[in-house]
Amino acid sequence: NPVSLKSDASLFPSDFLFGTSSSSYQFEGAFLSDGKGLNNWDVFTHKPGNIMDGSNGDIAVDHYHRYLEDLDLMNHIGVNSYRFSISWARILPKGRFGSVNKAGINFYNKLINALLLKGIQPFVSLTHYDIPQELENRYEAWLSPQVQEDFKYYADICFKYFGDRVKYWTTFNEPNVVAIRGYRSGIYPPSRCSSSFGNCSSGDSEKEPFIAAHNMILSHAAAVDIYRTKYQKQQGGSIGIVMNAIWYEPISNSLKDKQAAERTQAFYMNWFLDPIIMGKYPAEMQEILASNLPVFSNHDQEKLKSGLDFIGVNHYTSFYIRDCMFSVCEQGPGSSKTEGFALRTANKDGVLIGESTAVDWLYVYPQGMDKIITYIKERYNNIPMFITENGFGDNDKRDGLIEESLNDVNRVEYVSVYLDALAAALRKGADVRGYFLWSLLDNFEWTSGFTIRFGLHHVDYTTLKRTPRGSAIWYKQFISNHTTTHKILMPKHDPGSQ
Ligand code: PNW
Repeated sequence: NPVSLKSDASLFPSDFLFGTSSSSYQFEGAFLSDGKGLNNWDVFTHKPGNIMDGSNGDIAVDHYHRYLEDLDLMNHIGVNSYRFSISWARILPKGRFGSVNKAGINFYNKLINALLLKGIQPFVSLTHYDIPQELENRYEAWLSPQVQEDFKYYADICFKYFGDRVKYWTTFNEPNVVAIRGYRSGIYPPSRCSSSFGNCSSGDSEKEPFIAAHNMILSHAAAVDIYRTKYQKQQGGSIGIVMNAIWYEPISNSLKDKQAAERTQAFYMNWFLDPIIMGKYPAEMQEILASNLPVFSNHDQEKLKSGLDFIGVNHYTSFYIRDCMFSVCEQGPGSSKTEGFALRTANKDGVLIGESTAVDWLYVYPQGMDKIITYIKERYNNIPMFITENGFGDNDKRDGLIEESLNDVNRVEYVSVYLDALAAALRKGADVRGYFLWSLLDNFEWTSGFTIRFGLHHVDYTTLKRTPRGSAIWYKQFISNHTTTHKILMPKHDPGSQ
């Protein structure tokens, strides 16, 4: 009985945000509606062989048309916040080379106003893996410094139209994942890699991930600069970035494995956070990559320092790390120079770090939540943090009994133990201000298509009917034990108006 699993919500501060998380491509659908331009994922999913079940996000879960119904589901659970992303190509179908799509602005105005009327704070990402295809076609998107102009232009428009009501902004969702999967393994658009790293015909896995990342870091800085100089004082919000954060546990107590775990973190998360917060790439990266790592000019460095108000942390899983720099180790994920010569594995002497799941990278190791939060707190001087994603994926049960899929005890167990571990980090002083569960609904899980389900609600992909799982009921009960004192902002516009 899932309901008997108790995590104590009263351990969290009274103004703590509890919400669910989503992204535009995975939720909205309506990929050609109302003037939206094509983005990189529209193009990528339409190429045969890229998505496991041959599906795409053309319709996804049709949140574009069903957002009011979805808001009712959130309201029923009792969340006080909702994390979503804006589709860049819906606002600017051709980037800065075309006009603003007013229908796109209207959609997000209606969504934001409807949220605020229910007392739900919008927590908004400017991009969640997506970029207008126009920018890919014109100058290869993240590989060109020109992209910084486009991102700044887009961010300015979002702050201008939505910033009166949106008080939490993030520039990027998981830019580390975009750089790695788009430009090293090539499994995400724009599918670039060297043949020895993946199965691509063009790209350079040794260099391009670092160029793309460099342009993302400078794009982030440009957006933050616009927000701070033009909007923040008047609008009173805050701005951050969301990183994918894996906990890397040294496989042994040896100094070399400990250093290898630290190196892996440098090449994964600190790769972005160090420059944005401290103005320079991690020392480990500079030493190992040498001239393959781009350099920040003095001017860049000045702009970069303290370049965020909070860190968004997407945390799901942990891995063991074994050194490959000072000792010989097998070839495998992480063992190459581009990832810091440190092998990543879930297996230590035949025992897994945590229970495995239907998702190949997801192991249940709740201590990792406490450890990664404590690590970030110490490295970055306890800057405010939000858990912007955490959740549990299960297999498609569309051919099985829906009852089986609805009775998701394993998801409740996962969320409950991870929340307990988060509470432990808070007790030790970590400044964490919110938790967003991935996700409200089953949705388009990138290259896994619809085969993996992360939802608190089951979605029938034929009828698009949403049905609450046990976990939705559990989350509702958990939240009801938490008193909220957050202030509710009223929308300026009538939610029904254009
Ligand atoms: C996140 N890892 O990606 C994304 O932000 C979501 O869009 C996605 O649906 C969700 O997690 C579930 O997959 C991840 O390697 C990428 O640990 C990589 C990892 C975890 C999550």
